[in-house]
Amino acid sequence: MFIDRVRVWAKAGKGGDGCSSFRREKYVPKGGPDGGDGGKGGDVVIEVDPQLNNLQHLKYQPHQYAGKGSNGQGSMKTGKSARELLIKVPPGTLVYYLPTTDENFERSVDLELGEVAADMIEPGQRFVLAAGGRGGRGNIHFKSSVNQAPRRRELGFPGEMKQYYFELKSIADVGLVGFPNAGKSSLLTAISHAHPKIAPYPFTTLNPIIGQVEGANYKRFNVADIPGLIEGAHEGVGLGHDFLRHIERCKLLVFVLDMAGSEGRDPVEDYRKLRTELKLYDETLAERPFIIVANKMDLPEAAENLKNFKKKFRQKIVPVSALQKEEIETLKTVLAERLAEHQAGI
Ligand SMILES: Nc1nc2c(ncn2[C@@H]2O[C@H](COP(=O)(O)OP(=O)(O)OP(=O)(O)O)[C@@H](O)[C@H]2O)c(=O)[nH]1
Ligand SMILES: [Mg+2]
Repeated sequence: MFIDRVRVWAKAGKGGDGCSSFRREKYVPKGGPDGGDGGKGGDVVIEVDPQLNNLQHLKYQPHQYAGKGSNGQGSMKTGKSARELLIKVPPGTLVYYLPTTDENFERSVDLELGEVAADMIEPGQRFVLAAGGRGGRGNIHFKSSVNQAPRRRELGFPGEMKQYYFELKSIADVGLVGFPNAGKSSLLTAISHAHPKIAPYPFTTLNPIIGQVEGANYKRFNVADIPGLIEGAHEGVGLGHDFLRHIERCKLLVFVLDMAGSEGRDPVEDYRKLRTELKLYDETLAERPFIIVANKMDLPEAAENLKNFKKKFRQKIVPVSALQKEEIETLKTVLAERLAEHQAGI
């Protein structure tokens, strides 16, 4: 199952208790205090792992508790610190902190209250969700001129308890947007090494899939294939438009159109509807740089439709056949160029 939103309850480990103990040696009747400190409690930490693409592993284990530090011991032995609890997250995980007091730690906090605590992007990037408690001090620390034999020691300090909400917003340079069956997954297959499912029925793709493309001059970029978008998606029609979140971070959008107008489709209408749905989801997404891919150019109706389409729109159009792998290199070059322009701030 593809999970892109989860709540997480992180509880760090308590520090170990300090020890109260006295030196016992032969011929030393009254040895001084020698109780060591408690070890540190374990932190709960997240780390970006590019091998992951969703948050499924956290859905079933939303409670993440780290271990307690060991208690200090006699002979000034410090207790062992607990190991951190490491949780892997996919790149693009946004971490929202949900403010709560310890008493209602288990209660779910309103998501509206969340504020971004971390944006996990770079592989290996780490963030401490909850810090482990400090170990308590042993009685060796409490010796003074007036009290040579203190029994006093500290207990370990509690670890932090924090609630979070994780939301995955995938990271890709290019996002493919189109009606179901337009050939988005076929296109991703043609330009990258990814193997998304392709089938002649709508909503074959149910989750975003990211593929890496080797452009000219060994320049690599990522392309995200998402489920098909349809008119009314903003009202929840089809798969809704929730998954558009996964192309929010794309620098360039590609509108993939079935230029053959299979099954009575009209590419002009499709294009207008796609833009409207995008706008209804997010105005800024509608203003993102884009190109149009006219797919299924191998089918007989496509050439005429393209001619009509070009009369209506002046945007950059790249005609291809994802199935026959025609003009795929041209498309890769155009994508690489547009991305380079973006980088150069053009
Ligand atoms: N003739 C022809 N058929 C194509 C072309 N590209 C894709 N198809 C066919 O169109 C159908 C849908 O292709 P997909 O790649 O699964 O389409 P999609 O846009 O990913 O569809 P969803 O995941 O449902 O949104 C499949 O039967 C493909 O073989 C093309 O260039 N020419
Ligand atoms: Mg698909």
